[in-house]
Amino acid sequence: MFHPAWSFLLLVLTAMALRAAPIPDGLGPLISRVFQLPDAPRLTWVGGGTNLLTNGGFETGDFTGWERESPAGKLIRIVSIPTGGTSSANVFSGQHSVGFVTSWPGPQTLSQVVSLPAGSSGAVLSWVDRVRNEGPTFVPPDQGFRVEAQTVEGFTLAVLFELRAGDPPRPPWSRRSVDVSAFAGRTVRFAFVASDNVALLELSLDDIRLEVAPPADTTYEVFLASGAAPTSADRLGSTAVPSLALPDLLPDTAYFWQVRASDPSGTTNGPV
Ligand SMILES: [Ca+2]
Repeated sequence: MFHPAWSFLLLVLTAMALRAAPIPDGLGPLISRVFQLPDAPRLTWVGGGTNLLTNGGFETGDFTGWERESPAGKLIRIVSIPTGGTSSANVFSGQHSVGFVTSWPGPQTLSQVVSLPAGSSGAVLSWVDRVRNEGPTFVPPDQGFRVEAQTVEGFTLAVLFELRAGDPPRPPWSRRSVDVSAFAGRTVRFAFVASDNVALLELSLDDIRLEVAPPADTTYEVFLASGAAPTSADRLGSTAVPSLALPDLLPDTAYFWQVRASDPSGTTNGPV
């Protein structure tokens, strides 16, 4: 059963600061932005997804959650910021990324099996890649990089993304995303495949995520209080969309708010 794990945000509002206020990183994936609109103040949150992929940034420093397949003479390896360093051109974010080491023809595959919940209102696979193609162009499937949805056994269900002839041969770190909603309710192997049968090709990957949105029948209850954390008595209202109009606010007053999300699997309350 799909249980969305809701994140909550403490927000201090004053009548003097009714403007766009993006949530800082690290507060959770499910409510990613809050906006205060000056002429019609509303609380707005984005019901983003729960990330279903394990270790998509490779920050464990190993391949926890992943499976690798390489022919003899080739290797997919963890790439790390050197000890004492603060950054590396080969690491997009955090301390580690993954690199496909190439020296011999043949495809290499990094994959992870994920069960997508039924009933979610959307699912998106995203990642950051960097490709260095020493060949004159991309020639899928023999020379290039592609992302496939596969059966658990490894048979291709769909090519979700691929670099094609005419694409820049050595693009910098690039963030890409594909809609994988069609696979809701199924267990799928998501495979990142680098092929270099024509010429050397290097691939780096980082920040791989598979986010599913909450079910469409989610409802949100919003609680707002001034001067202290809201209680159940401070219910502002209920909405089926992730936005609710604010009442008139007192100037120079701190407000605290909380969203409680419910779907048929239950209600999750979070900290203020
Ligand atoms: Ca990383």
